[in-house]
Amino acid sequence: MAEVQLLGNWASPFSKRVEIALKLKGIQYEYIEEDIPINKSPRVVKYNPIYKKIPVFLHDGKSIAESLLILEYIDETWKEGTPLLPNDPYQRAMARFWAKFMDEKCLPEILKLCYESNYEVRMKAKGELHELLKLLENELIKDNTNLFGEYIEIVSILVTYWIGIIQEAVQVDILKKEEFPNICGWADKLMSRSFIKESRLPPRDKLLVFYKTYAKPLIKEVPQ
Ligand SMILES: N[C@@H](CCC(=O)N[C@@H](CS)C(=O)NCC(=O)O)C(=O)O
Repeated sequence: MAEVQLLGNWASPFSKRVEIALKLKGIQYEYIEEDIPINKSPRVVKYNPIYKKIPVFLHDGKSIAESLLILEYIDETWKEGTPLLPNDPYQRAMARFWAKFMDEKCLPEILKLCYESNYEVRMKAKGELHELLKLLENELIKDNTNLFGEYIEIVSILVTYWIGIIQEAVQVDILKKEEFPNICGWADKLMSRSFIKESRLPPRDKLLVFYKTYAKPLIKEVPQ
């Protein structure tokens, strides 16, 4: 068994976070693609019996789940190479704060926008997501300077890459350049960085097809 293995899925921003961190640190790993959620393998259940989700990170046979925790584990275990979290305790706390904000506040609204069947619920999620992105725009990124380390850049791919594709799939226009210059500027800068390019984010067109398969456009259906 390789020293480091990652159970992931090509379309998951969470497993991509881990791959980016491994690339940035220069850690060799074996990647195992999991067909989630359709054919969940016994491996995923064995190594993540609590949530039964990917990513699962295996290091010398020990398993760790939850992308944010995996990033911290990688940072603490491979101290050489680029640090992920900032050194300063306040900045570190802020990095964790905004990561939690993205996963616990933004993500549930993204999921509702994509997968809820009720139109009103989806419209409400669209409005909520807009407000949350405004907070990111005004509070996290401000002057286009990131004080909170590579960690938050990696975590943010959910916002800086995935949301743009999701909004196209469901035919809404939340994250507009004119309205969110900080987030969009941050995204452009991030996408041009070599470690992001090397870790190969899933191609836009392929992800778009994926989301169009599972998420309907946000259009009010008129009863016949
Ligand atoms: N909070 C988790 C989220 C992981 C997650 O939602 N993984 C999804 C794929 S994107 C999954 O494995 N879903 C399978 C399922 O729900 O059965 C993390 O940060 O790692």
